[in-house]
Amino acid sequence: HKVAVIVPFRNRSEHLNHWLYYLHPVLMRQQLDYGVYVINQDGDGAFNRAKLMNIGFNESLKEYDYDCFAFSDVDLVPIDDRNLYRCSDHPRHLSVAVDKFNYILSSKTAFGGVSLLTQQQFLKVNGFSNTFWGWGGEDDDLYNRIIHRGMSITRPDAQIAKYKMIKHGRDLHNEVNPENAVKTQKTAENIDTDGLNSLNFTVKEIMKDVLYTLISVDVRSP
Ligand SMILES: [Mn+2]
Repeated sequence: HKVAVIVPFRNRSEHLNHWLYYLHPVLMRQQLDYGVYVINQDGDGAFNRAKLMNIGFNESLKEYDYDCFAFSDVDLVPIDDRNLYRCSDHPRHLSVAVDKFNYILSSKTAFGGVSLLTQQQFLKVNGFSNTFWGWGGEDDDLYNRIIHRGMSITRPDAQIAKYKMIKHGRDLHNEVNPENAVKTQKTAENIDTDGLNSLNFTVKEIMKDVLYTLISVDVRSP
């Protein structure tokens, strides 16, 4: 399993240090051939988690022939080694039971936090939408894309897929965007023209660390 772990990021160095400290041993014990790509949004514009994911997909493939992509928030740490960071026949949602939410899945269609898609699955849905600025909706839109393309999602058992979320307040420049919830109703209209095939960004810097590759990008916030 050649897995690129994509972590969208801005101003959360403390979380990143925790995440790296806990995730590397887990991923090594799972015997994955993996690389970690931290995609840093340059500047103070509205955050765009989904676009950073698309960029991570593109940029990691320039380095290695990854066949599986684990899209992960920087504050989610799995607490059971059996929760495998491997792709399967259908897109897979790993962060099923998170301590912050009393280990209860918010909805059957939840697909945020940590999710895995093969290269083929991600191409089939045209990646994430690039147009979800600020907090919310992009994960639901990805779920809609998956269903729209005739796939379904799988999850590990909730007893295994347990996570700790590093405690934090709301980030600056990542307020809830009410437009996002509206947009999740329009996935079918947007999927063909908004995604990997319309992705535009500028790489500002690539920094290679032993533990990860940090790619700083200008996502062209509105
Ligand atoms: Mn969080």
